[in-house]
Amino acid sequence: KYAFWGTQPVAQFSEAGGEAPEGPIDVPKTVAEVRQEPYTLPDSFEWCVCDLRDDAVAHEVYELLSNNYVEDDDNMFRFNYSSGFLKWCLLCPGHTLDWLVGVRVKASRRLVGFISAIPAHIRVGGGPGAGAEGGPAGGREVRMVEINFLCVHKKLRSKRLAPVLIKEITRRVNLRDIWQAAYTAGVLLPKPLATCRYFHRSLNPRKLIDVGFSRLAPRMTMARTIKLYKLPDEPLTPGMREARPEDAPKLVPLLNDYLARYRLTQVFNEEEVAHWFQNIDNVVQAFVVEDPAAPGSLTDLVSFYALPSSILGHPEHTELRAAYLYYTVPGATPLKQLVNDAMIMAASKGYDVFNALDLLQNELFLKDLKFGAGDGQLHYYLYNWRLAGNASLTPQEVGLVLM
Ligand code: NHW
Ligand code: EN5
Repeated sequence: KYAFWGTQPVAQFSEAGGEAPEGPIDVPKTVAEVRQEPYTLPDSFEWCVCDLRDDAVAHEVYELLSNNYVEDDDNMFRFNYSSGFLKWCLLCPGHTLDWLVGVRVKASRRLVGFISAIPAHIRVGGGPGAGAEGGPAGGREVRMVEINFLCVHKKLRSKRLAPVLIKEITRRVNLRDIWQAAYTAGVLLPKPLATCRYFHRSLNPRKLIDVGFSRLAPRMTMARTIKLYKLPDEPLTPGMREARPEDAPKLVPLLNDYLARYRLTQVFNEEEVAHWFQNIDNVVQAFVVEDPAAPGSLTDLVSFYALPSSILGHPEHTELRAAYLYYTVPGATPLKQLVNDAMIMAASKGYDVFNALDLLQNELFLKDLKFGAGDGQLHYYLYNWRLAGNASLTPQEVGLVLM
């Protein structure tokens, strides 16, 4: 069990909490000690850098993922990240092309594997008091990478290629003097820092039921279901508008001060805020509330990203359009109202479902806004970092949303 993960500097299921101090798991190393040569792939494969600035390469990564990336437990849906999304997400501030690692078949040049890293300042640990009340949690800010889009072509599964991809990206990240990583996965690995659940809010219930994403509740008709989930055409919060790049200086303290109460979160600088909270059709939407009584003063933020799924083997429908709640900062406006407005925008833009996790303060609105628990979980992991006493976090202590 866990032949690979048992050898890695990650929290293990076996170890007891006890004395373990907060911090790195491995003995600290220097860049000079990092292996210079890439890890060895089986003979017929070679490493490549996937320069997503090149549309042809972005399309190759898109194709690999759209045919081979994550599916739900019943293999009815498969994530279908768009190439525009991959560019937004992976060509972020501080990105390093060397960290967009591909594996190709030597003979055909066909892309059959991928893994990515992007840099982030992650604050982790600290005292209790996270959640609704929320004094600052404290903890330590650590330069990390976020690992995502690990994928091996279906025809090459179970050949131990994933550990080679993971070791190779670790080496390339270590070469830049970064020794920690954060990642999420639906599968259980040693050992989650936190486990969150997905929640879903129907926007287009007829289609969701048609494709088997949801079911008609007992004693409900289709007409009553459609009425139940109907939303207004326009957001209800006065002063809500799309975020603009010039908003970033004001959003940085708004966002970071709010996130200070969580025990696992990202710390954003101005350039990062401008990047992650922009508006790109079918990729990401970010809205701010500009106080109508005090023009120029921004009181709230709400955002979501677009992650459609392919519907596998349905005669009519091929794509499920899902919006995923990203970060929300309730300042002057109640959280529930901000998320309701985000759902209104998503519905008016033609999304079929609005998804959220039970982290941050999301429990405050899930029930009232008619979200239901999904069948998927999302585990949060750190590489080469442990919390004091090997502690784990509740979903409500998590303030980190990855793509
Ligand atoms: S989670 C989504 C991952 N991708 C998918 O699920 C796509 C569909 N599946 C596949 O492509 C978001 C393959 O099944 C993959 C495994 C490639 C997943 N994370 O090659 P083998 C992310 O991208 C372990 C980590 O034979 P395979 C986050 C498994 O437990 N490990 O399997 C990624 C086993 O190890 P064990 C995973 O099915 C975070 C080994 O892989 C995993 O052909 C990466 C088997 O390898 C997963 N999702 O390929 C870690 N799924 O110990 C980053 C399976 O049990 C760490 N495995 O023997 C940090 C690095 C940076 C550090 C910097 C300081
Ligand atoms: C790392 N960045 O399982 C990403 N999705 O619940 C990797 N279920 O969509 C992590 N099975 O419950 C990936 N409908 C982990 C997630 C992998 C994908 C996944 C789940 C999340 C999902 C749907 C469809 C299930 C189809 C059968 C689901 C029920 C919705 C219903 C709506 C009405 C109110 C009750 C709930």
